[in-house]
Parts: sequence; structure tokens; C-alpha cells
Amino acid sequence: MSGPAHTGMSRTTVQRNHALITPESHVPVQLPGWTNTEVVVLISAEMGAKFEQCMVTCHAGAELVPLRSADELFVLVTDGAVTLAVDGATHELTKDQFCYVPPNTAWTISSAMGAQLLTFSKPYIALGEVAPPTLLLGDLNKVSAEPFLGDEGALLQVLFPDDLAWDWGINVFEFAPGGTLPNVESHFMEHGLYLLGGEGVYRLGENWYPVTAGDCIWMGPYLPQWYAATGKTNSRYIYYKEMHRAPVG
Ligand code: UGY
Ligand code: MN
Repeated sequence: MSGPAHTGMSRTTVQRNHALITPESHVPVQLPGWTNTEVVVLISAEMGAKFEQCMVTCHAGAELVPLRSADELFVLVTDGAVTLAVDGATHELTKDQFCYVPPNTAWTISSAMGAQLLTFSKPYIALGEVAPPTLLLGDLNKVSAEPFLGDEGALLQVLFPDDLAWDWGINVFEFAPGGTLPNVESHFMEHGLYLLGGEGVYRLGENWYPVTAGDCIWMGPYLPQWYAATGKTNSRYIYYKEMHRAPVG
């Protein structure tokens, strides 16, 4: 429960194989090399994850640069506007627009007036001679939404191409009120998830958590997972998933 201030209550919980991080427990930090920013590292290796998920507040004049050169990066603009400079070109990104930047790429993201970003990053896992993906720019409002396993109450947007070069996927799920995941999933792939809107109940292992917009969830390998949208409006989340690679170690 996120009770009144000064009661010590929070829905945040961090377990061995999953975590729910809710807004009242956010602690913004400054990351080295990122100027005029405040970053909430929602999911990281410190927790046991193999990827990182952050919420970045860009103040006017913000600038971000690669933190680890082998990382690939996904950025969704949730508010405001940024400029991505990469490969000698610049790209303006505004609310609901996103980019994928491949590993070992020199890039900067700057914001003249301020912006709010959601990022996912991780070391790229190469597959033999297959070349890594190239720069991708997109807009959530232009990606088609398909019924998940034929269910009109659970619409799925797949943001990345279904191609072996890509070792991850970023998808958006939108559930009508009462919509659910069709089954309790358990799979070796991890997830990092951010609730963009609405509310529901997420089953994580043997726990059922009430969740709402602004919540973040980490799901470790094989974690039993299921979702029901219990609010009166649609519920929507964006999530990261490992793709196109065999389990390792
Ligand atoms: O892609 C997935 O594994 C997705 N169905 N899982 C989830 O939403 N928890
Ligand atoms: Mn899943």
C-alpha cells in the first residue's frame, strides 16, 4: 500500500525473481556523463536482472551519451521532446516516439526544453555472423495493434522487426477492462515492464499485486506471470523481452 506520507507504507517489493517498483519509492540519481538529468534506475543488474530500465527526467539543456559502449538502447519519449544525434544526422523525437540505437554507436540525446524518457538497455548478444540491428525510429501511434492469440480484449503492438538480428523485443499491450493474459506464463526470458495507463492485478509467482500507471515490474526467468485489467478504462503497458536467442548458462 502507498499510504499517506510518513507511515512507512509502499507497494514496492523486491524479491529474488521479481520486483514491483512504485512511484513513491523512486530515488533519482545523477549518472556520470549525463547532464541536467535525474534518473530513476528502476531495474538493474544489482537486482539480478540482465538489463537496465530507467526513467529519465531531462531538464532544459539535458544531454545523454552512451554509458557502456557494448549496450544497445531503446528510448521512448513519454513527455516533451529530445534530439537524437547519431551517424552524422539528427532526429527530433516527441511524446510517443521511440528509437533503437545499436551497440558500439556514438550517439547523443539532448533536450532543449525538457522531456521525460523511459529507457531499456543491455549488452547486445551477437549471433554468429548475423549483423546487429541498425538504427530504428518509430511512433507508438503508427504501430499496428493485433489481437493477442485472437483475443480482441488484449491488443499487442510489436515495435521491433521479427528478425534474428534482434536479441530483444519491446512490445506494448493494451487490455480492455476485464481483459487478461490468456494463461499463466512461465518462460526463461526476463521482462521489464512499465504501466503506461490504467490499472489491474499482476500475478508474479505466488503473489497477486494491484498495479497502476507509473508502476514498474521486473520478472525474472520462469517467473509465473499473469495479468488482469481490473479498472474501468483500458490498461496499457510497455515491456522488454529477450528474443531470438537460446538460453545461456
Ligand atoms: O511476451 C510475453 O511473454 C508476454 N505475453 N508476457 C507478459 O505480458 N507478461
Ligand atoms: Mn511473458
